This record gives sequence, structure tokens and C-alpha cells, in this order.
Amino acid sequence: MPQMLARNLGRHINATVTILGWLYNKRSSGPIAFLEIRDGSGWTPAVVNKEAVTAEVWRSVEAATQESSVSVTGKVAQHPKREGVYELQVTDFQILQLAHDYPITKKEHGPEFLMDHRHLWLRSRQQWAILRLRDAVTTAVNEYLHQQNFIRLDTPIFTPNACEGTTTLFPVEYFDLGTAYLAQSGQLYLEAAIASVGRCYDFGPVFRAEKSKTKRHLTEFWMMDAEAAFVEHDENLKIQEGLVRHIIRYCLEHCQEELAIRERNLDNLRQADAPFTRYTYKQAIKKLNELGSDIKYGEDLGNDDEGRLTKNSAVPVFIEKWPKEIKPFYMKRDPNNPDVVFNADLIATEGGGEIVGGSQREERVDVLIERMKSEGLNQADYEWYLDTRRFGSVPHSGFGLGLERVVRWIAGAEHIRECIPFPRTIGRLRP
Ligand code: AMO
Repeated sequence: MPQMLARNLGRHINATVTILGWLYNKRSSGPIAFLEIRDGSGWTPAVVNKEAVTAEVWRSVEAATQESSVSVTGKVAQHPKREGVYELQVTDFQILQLAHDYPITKKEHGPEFLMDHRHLWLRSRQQWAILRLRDAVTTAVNEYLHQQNFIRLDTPIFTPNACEGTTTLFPVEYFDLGTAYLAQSGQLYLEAAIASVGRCYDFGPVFRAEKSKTKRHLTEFWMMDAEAAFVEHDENLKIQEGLVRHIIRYCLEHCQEELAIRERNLDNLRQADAPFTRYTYKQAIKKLNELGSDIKYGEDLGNDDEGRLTKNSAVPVFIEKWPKEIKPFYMKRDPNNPDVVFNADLIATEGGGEIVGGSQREERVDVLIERMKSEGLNQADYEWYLDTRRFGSVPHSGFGLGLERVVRWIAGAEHIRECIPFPRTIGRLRP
């Protein structure tokens, strides 16, 4: 029999086909068994009528347990009650491997138990939907950036120095060369590469030894960092907005089933695909104080503050022009107000928090050296980076998008640990 993906059954009504997959669920009513089979592409109901199959097939159906791997053959039919759902009227059923006592059952399991069994938990419907949304976000990012003339250019993970401050570095012994650090961001390398290719981005794992135990922090997460020559602050924000809106549209178009499984409010997502709001940091602080926050000028925004600012906003909000003291050395100062830098954080709607951070970069070598000194960075470590400002320096900008943060927002997931296949957090390294 031709092998078919569950996802494509609707195109083959009345055909007899085989699905290779796993038994997700089984319920019997006398001589009829109702199975739910998943094959990676989706789920399909399969109905077995004892009268219509051999005694051997019926015995296999009776013996099959949750998560046994199976081969199921049957005729494709429209589900009698559920519009747009197709079922298999089973003629043959074979167990490929019988699973004994699958640990994740229908009963409620705590998050620690589920995380300990992450290698199995991935099979559940909700996790399946999130994994597929993650893939869609990645595809949308690649698609949009290529449309905007960026090329992908991968940056190293072993690095000799810090990009995002020295307090969140993971050290690694590196042969006779001393200590290397796992990359916090590929940005500095991309800044060098734009002088070759103009616009480029990387997309890979980055590492932060952050002692933050929140629903939004991982120690290993995937970041897309983009960098473009001859792009200044305003255009940088336009590219970011275009990218995030493209992601929304792509997911709405390609992930209807996944978003339905997540019970995601689609109207909210659709409404977020409109021009984003922009506040300066100063305006944001004022607004937050009016909303009851005791945040002071010069402080970073916490989770609650981000939530307050976006609570009634249908669209994501940029907070731009932060005080230079709380931002990294490479951000360009605003010539009209040198106390602030040309940067922005993008805060998602519905409690999504910060999903993108970016800035125009300081292209003047003397100002850059002064900023590095005041941050206590060792200039010798950054000589290669300073060369980018010595040989044909140009205005340029870039930004970093946290993949899991975006997936968490689009999927409406409570915790970021569900938005990466095998999460690494301060308290978790296994499985
Ligand atoms: P930043 O440090 O703001 O910027 O990081 C960029 C984006 O990465 C995500 N992110 C995280 N996601 C999960 N867990 C974490 N611990 C975590 N930390 C950050 C967020 C954030 O917006 N080099 C700059 C980017 C640039 O300017 O090009 C950078 O790394 O979504």
C-alpha cells in the first residue's frame, strides 16, 4: 500500500493507504476500536471494526499500547462528524514495537516531571505544535532577510572576548591558548563581515551565564543577529518591524493547525501586524510612573514594567534611546543628546516581553575606545574589532532576535523552556 502522511489524507479519499507512526490514543466500544495515530506530520483517527479485519489484526489492535510504533493500513474516509477531518477505516494493523508503560499519561504531570521526560514529552500535541511553530519562525526569518538582501554568515561559538558584558560569560579551557568563552552574540563578527558582504545575519546558539530564573531566560538560546552597512537608527527599526510582521503573517498563513492546537488568539496576532508604537526610554519611564511603577530614570525595565507598557497595546512597542550607562560600549551616541544611545528594545504584546534588541553602532574609533575604557574592557582584546573602524568605517546598525522569545509569544506559551527542544536553564542540563 502507498505510504501516506496523516497531513495529506484529505487528498486521497477512498484510497487505501498505509500510515507509519505511533499509537497516540485508543478507546474501545465493544467490537469497534477508535485509534488516534500520529506520524510526525499530524494526527489521524483510525477506526477498526472487529468484523472487518482478521482475528490476528484485531488481537494486535487489542494488544497495542500508548506510543507503540505501528503500521496502519486502511481506506481514507471523511470523518462522520468532524468537517475537514479524515479517518482511516482500518484493514490491517501491525505493531512494530510494543511500548511498555509509557510514563506520560493523560493524568496531570508536574513541569519537573515533564522536563525530566523532555525526550518523550516532545511527542505530545502541544509540544509538536510549538516545535513546528519554531520551524516556521526560522523559515520566516530566513525568507524575509533574504528578501532584504541579507546573506547568512555564521559566526564562531568559541570566542576570545565578551560582546554583551563580562558578567554572563561561560568560560571554556581552550588548549594552550588559555580561556575561551562561549559566544553571547555574533554581532562583533558580523560588524566585520558587512565590510565584505554589505548585509548579513547569523542564526545559531548563544550562551549567557545569567542567573535569572524567569519564564523568559535560557542559558543557551538561539539568536538571529543581523547587521547592515549604511543603515542608521530609523531604518534599523523599520527592518526589525518588517521582520516581525513577516513572521506573524507567515505563521498565520502556514501554521493554522499549530495555532489552533495552541488555542492562540488569532485576532490578537493579526492586529499586531500593523505599525509598531515607538516610545523613547524617557517617555517610557514617564508613562510607567503614571501607571504606578516606581522605576527611576537610569534603571532597566523589569518584566512587570514591560507588561505594563504593552498591556493595552495591540502592536509591539519599541523603546528607543536608552541612557548610555546601562547599554553596551558599541552603541552609537545620539549627537543631539550624547547621554543616550541610538538603540531600541522591542517589546511584544500579550506579555511576550522583549523579543528583539538592536542599535546603530558607534563607527568612530576614538569614541569607541573611550567607551571601552569606561567599561573596563581590555583594548588589546578588541584590536581586531577596532580595525573595522580604522579601514573604511561606515555608519551601520543591527539587531538580535531571540528565537525562543518570539516562539513563546507566537505560540502563546507560558514558559520559554517549552520553546526549544532541549532547554538549558540555570537549574537544568538534562536530558
Ligand atoms: P540582547 O542581549 O538584547 O542583544 O539579546 C538579543 C535578544 O536575545 C534574546 N535574549 C534571550 N533569550 C532567551 N534567554 C536569554 N537569557 C536571553 N537574553 C537575550 C532577547 C533579546 O532581545 N548583540 C545584541 C544584539 C544586537 O544589537 O545586534 C544582543 O545580544 O530576545
